[in-house]
Amino acid sequence: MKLYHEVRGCSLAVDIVARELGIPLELIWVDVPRKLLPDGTDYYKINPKGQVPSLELPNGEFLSEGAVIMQYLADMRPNSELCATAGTLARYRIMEWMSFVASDLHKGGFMPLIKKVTPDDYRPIARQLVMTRLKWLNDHLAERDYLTGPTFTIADAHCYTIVMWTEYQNIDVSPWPHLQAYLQRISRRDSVIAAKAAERAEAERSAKATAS
Ligand SMILES: N[C@@H](CCC(=O)N[C@@H](CS)C(=O)NCC(=O)O)C(=O)O
Repeated sequence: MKLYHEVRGCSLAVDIVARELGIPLELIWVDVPRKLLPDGTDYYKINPKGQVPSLELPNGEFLSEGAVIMQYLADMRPNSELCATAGTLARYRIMEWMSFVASDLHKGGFMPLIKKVTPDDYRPIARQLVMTRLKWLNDHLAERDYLTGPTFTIADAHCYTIVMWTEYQNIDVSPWPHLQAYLQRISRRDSVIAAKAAERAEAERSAKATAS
């Protein structure tokens, strides 16, 4: 299967999950601002929303929305600890977290900070919203290693990916020690190290191509 991916994008979470599950994915790096694939194909043909991640399925269809793609992959390995069985309350807890991460943290939280078009007078409000949500995460993590308990799940891959954008936004997480420890704990996972190395290699390749 192919994962349509972007350096520093939320698609990193999907790559982490696939590596955790041992599902090989071919990474296709999308030029998201220009909506182009490396071979010049219009990315809107893959995902009419123009967003990453998208996953090309074995039957040739495309699946979008990171939270759904991660569940699709986890359901391919039903015995893994990465996600609870569909229909159980434990599964709804994971979905509850992923809905929060996708809507409140990603879109409602970090996105206005990332977008150049955000009016200057909204930036402090958006930053404060992010800080409030990070503090709340920190409080939640005071009593557990991962979002839903003692084990790492797809919700943690998702949450980690978005919360790591604090680095790009110069938000210091040290005031929230439980959140900081959580990020460090996840950073040490082999899947995360490998997914970030792939991202770095693509960033270097792309910088060289731009320079030459
Ligand atoms: N709801 C989607 C949002 C995906 C999304 O916003 N991806 C960003 C990269 S992190 C993107 O492709 N943005 C380009 C755009 O919106 O035009 C999901 O959670 O997968």
